[in-house]
Amino acid sequence: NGPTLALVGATGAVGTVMIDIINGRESVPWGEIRLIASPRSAGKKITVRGEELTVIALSPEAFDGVDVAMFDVPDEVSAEWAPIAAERGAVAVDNSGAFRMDDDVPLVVPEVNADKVADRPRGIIANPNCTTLSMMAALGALHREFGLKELVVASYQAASGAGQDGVDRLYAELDAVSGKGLGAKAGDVRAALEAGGLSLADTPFAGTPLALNVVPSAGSYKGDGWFSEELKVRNESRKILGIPDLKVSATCVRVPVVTTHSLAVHATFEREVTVEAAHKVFEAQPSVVLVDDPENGRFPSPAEVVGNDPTYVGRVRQALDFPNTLDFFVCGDNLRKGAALNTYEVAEQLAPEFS
Ligand code: 11C
Repeated sequence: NGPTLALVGATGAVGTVMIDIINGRESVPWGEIRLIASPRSAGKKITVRGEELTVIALSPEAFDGVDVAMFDVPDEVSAEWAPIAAERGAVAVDNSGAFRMDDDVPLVVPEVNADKVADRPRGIIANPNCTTLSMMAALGALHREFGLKELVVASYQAASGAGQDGVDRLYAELDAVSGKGLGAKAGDVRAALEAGGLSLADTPFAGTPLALNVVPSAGSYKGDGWFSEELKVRNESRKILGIPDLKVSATCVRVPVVTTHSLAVHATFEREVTVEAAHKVFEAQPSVVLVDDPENGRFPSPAEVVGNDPTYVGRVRQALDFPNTLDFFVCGDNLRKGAALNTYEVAEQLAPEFS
């Protein structure tokens, strides 16, 4: 009665969205759905497709009989447990950063390189970082048509990219600054947070206020001026698009948005590209929604995109001083297509192998 699907990290922020996605599907190809989490969360009851399931603790035996195991857990947990799931016969679809750049692990965005799922010598398939993923459906479609050559992006990343701690911190900061008319002088916001008992020593945002601010630091510092998110955008874009020498430069910035990452994209192509031709490409891509009528105030923004599956694209312009180059703005829900949805789409693609 269908393959067995496991969800490891079922009680986390992305795992919860994953269950939401499974519950929202008209039909699913699975027989048993097994929820797995840390021993601390074992025993919790979660309703999946009308059935109350009990979360079981992560152990090697938890993977017995599992055909596809989706992992939404920290890098070090995936690094240890995805190979164990694979040894026990499951295909692991992993949303962490642990395996993305492994040559024996495909990095898959179904709209772009679905064929790569078959090429998985370690029994593991990786899901990209949400920042990269938020632009991939749009960029992949353009690349097929015009041949991508160079990519310069700036990200506007939501607090939920830093997990529940990031979301809790943003709300706490917003409470501490609200109604105070801050921002007239440097240090105002910082002082208001400290007065509200919010130490900047333990913020997930590099010791910098996020409320009424933007923070040009995302992920961990990697040396030579680069943060991990910026290097991930470069390495992952190259691997997914299959352009090993793609020129990429990214600046990743955290903004006071709860969920939905945005990127300003400056992309140069081998062939001539017009706004009209790009619009046609976006309109023909089922997982992309084009919202591009700036004169009438119509463009994507995180507050309007959050909770939706597609990648939203707007502000498409021909760069004035750069040949064969487009500038545009994309928004994608970092917890849905950026994480849970893409992982689930890969799992769905695998299901027929086990039916
Ligand atoms: C962020 N993109 O917004 C990150 C979160 O490599 O999967 C996801 C990190 C990753 O902070």
